[in-house]
Amino acid sequence: MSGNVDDSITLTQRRETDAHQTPSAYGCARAGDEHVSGAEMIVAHDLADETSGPAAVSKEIASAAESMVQRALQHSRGDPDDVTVTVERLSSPPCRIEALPVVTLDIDGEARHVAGELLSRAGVTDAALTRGFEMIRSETAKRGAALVNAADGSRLDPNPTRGVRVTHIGTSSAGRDALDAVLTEQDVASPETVREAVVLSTTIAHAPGTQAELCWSDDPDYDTGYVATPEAYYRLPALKPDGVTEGGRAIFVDPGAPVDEVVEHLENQPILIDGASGGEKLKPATLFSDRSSQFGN
Ligand code: WAQ
Ligand code: MG
Repeated sequence: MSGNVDDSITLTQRRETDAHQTPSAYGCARAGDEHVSGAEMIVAHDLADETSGPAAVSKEIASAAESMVQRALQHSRGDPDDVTVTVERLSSPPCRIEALPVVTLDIDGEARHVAGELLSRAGVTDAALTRGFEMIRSETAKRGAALVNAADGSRLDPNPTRGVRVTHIGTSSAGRDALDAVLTEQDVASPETVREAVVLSTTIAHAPGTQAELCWSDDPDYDTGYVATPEAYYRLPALKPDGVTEGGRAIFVDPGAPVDEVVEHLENQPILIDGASGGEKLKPATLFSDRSSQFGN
């Protein structure tokens, strides 16, 4: 899985003046032609706060960049040949939104069925959800997500080998604390992975034209996946099909939505998750019966 290790690490930094005062950082790591890992982060700071002067901000950015490099080097998918970290000032103020409610489903061996039910309640046709599953399970690792027509299942993004990478996303410290409290309450074993997935899926759900999302990790040891709809982020233990090591994301898009605007929003609109919306652990039977007015339809 890993290529030869090249001991040089490139740190790239681009600085812009006169832009909005919130830097963001994102990074990615590659081995051969394979994408190993990626991460996005917004370093948010309040210039009115005296403890967050320019020196404190640069220190925070340096430490964020260092943690991204560490993470790329230690990734379970192997040693990368190159690691790139980009630091840029946001060109527009981030849109502050609350995270989707987090619902952990208590299921045993029926994840695929429950995922299908959630997606069809969100308006995704059987043909489209079958295509979404196939795309995630069959394709080699990519940087980004597949955009899938929610009606006929056709692939919409202009460069399928790359996918669409959602960047310029992160949490405020209040948002991070609120989300971590929800995850702790649900005994989530890997809160950092789930927090990042909730931030990403909330951003995707917030973008115009998106209807739902299906995801499982490309980390070979991680088999919990999720379905996100505008109502909630539904965690599905053992969603990853047996024997599949690859993972990915399928974003189901309203057939009438202009694809270039959806892509532009996902790639460039800065989003800061500023709070949580609760959630709970549920049995699917509860989800699809008496609670269906709250979650799922
Ligand atoms: N934008 C678009 N697609 C992305 C992004 C992004 N920022 N980050 C990752 N992807 C796509 C890409 O194709 C990856 O190969 C794939 O998703 C999987 O990424 O609640 O860890 O980072 O317990 O491996 C789910 C957590 C974790 C479930 C998912 O994804 C839970 C995860 P990974
Ligand atoms: Mg991964």
